[in-house]
Amino acid sequence: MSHDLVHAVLAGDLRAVARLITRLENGMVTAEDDLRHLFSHTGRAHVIGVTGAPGVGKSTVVDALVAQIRGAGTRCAVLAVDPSSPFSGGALLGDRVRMQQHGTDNGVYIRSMSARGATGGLARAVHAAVHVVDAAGFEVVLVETVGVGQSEIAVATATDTTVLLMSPDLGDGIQTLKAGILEVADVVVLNKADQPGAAQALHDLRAALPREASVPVLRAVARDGQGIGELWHHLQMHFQRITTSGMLLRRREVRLQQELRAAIEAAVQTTVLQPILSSAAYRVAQSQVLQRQRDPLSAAHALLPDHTGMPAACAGPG
Ligand SMILES: Nc1nc2c(ncn2[C@@H]2O[C@H](COP(=O)(O)OP(=O)(O)OP(=O)(O)O)[C@@H](O)[C@H]2O)c(=O)[nH]1
Ligand SMILES: [Mg+2]
Repeated sequence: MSHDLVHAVLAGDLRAVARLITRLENGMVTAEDDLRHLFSHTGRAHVIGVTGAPGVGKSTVVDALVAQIRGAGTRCAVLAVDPSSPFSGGALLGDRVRMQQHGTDNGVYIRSMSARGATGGLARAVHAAVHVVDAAGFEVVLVETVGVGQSEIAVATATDTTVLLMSPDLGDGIQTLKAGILEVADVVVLNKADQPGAAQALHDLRAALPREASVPVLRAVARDGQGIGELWHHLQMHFQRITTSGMLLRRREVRLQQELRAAIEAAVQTTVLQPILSSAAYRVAQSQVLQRQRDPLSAAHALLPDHTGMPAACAGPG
């Protein structure tokens, strides 16, 4: 373990945070060891997902929230996740500009994450990054994700509170709300409320939400900072409510179970599946199956390790 790096992260050192996240993205074994030592210091941050269609104003809202949160002296990390583009040139450039805005403030950490950087999968890298900034003492973690269909749901399972952004020009977007995204939103924000059709969109949104869900629908003009104070207030209220009701604990349990499962799947992939697929026994089994001398199921069982850890085919009698 690199003791210095662990201590630096725990002390909230931004460069150490950045270095460890990069190492985790690259799948470095020493980084996993570091994470092991950090893990008991996690579970304190309020993790907030901000999702919505491309261009709806996620980055603008997040930046305004950061300013609001910093105004209260709270330390805040931003993970800007871009699942769609493996190259993410534009997003990274944009975020470099954002970093400069908060450049001298060591109470803010902003990081872009794309599929390209993450060896073991983006979701795993984001989970690991959340643990790192949490251990580093950031009290609020904002996870910004482009929402396209299923990915809103992926964000919601990874966060304590999920904000869904809409805008008046997303006429069809309000239809999508009915198709399940609604269930994952804890707070809905109609951004770009300065644009034509805002009043109608707000009305449609409120009508689309079941009354018993008690999901607040707020309006904002993030570009001018309007509505951001109210949004922050609602985010804090939501956190308080789910803490008291026990919902926070349940959400986090589900999240950790998923993480554990994903980690096991990844480990099985590298320690079991890969060696089998590159073995001579696999090539033999394959040709037997192709020639219909053997059925795929029994061939597979013969290749899999048994309780002794050896491939069943190699195990001796008894
Ligand atoms: N009129 C208006 N424009 C806004 C508002 N908020 C953001 N914008 C503009 O909308 C555009 C997109 O804003 P972003 O914050 O980059 O949107 P985003 O959702 O992060 O975009 P992607 O990350 O590309 O999906 C920018 O030109 C913003 O200036 C608003 O409240 N009103
Ligand atoms: Mg953005």
